[in-house]
Amino acid sequence: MDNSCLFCRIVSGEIPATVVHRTDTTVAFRDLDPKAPTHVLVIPVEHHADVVALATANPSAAADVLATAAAVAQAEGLTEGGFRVIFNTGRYAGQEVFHVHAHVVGGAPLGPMLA
Ligand code: DGP
Repeated sequence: MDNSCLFCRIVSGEIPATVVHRTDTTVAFRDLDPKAPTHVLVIPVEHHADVVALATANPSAAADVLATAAAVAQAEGLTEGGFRVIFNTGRYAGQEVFHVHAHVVGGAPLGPMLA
């Protein structure tokens, strides 16, 4: 837990969020500024800055994030129409919160990925 980290504070419940799924190792909650009809963030409970740090330090937790992303997509009814799972990583990708998170987005046609 990093007290200066926004998403660690969501994990602890100190900052409220609309949690849609929780396991021992992951939390999934709705994005504050959704970019699609469904936009959920999936994070590991353990603090790691980005997906490279997570996959290097704890590959099993990285797998848990993917499994939770898949469970959220199914629970939100995204699997028929399709959806994206995105890890913005670093400056060029526009990462703003440095607690690794998977964006699960769908619910409508999403357009070209790099538009
Ligand atoms: P990224 O650019 O990949 O670091 O995305 C960060 C996302 O986090 C962005 O889509 C908005 C979302 N976000 C930022 N602050 C909060 C918050 O306090 N609560 C929730 N639910 N989402 C947040």
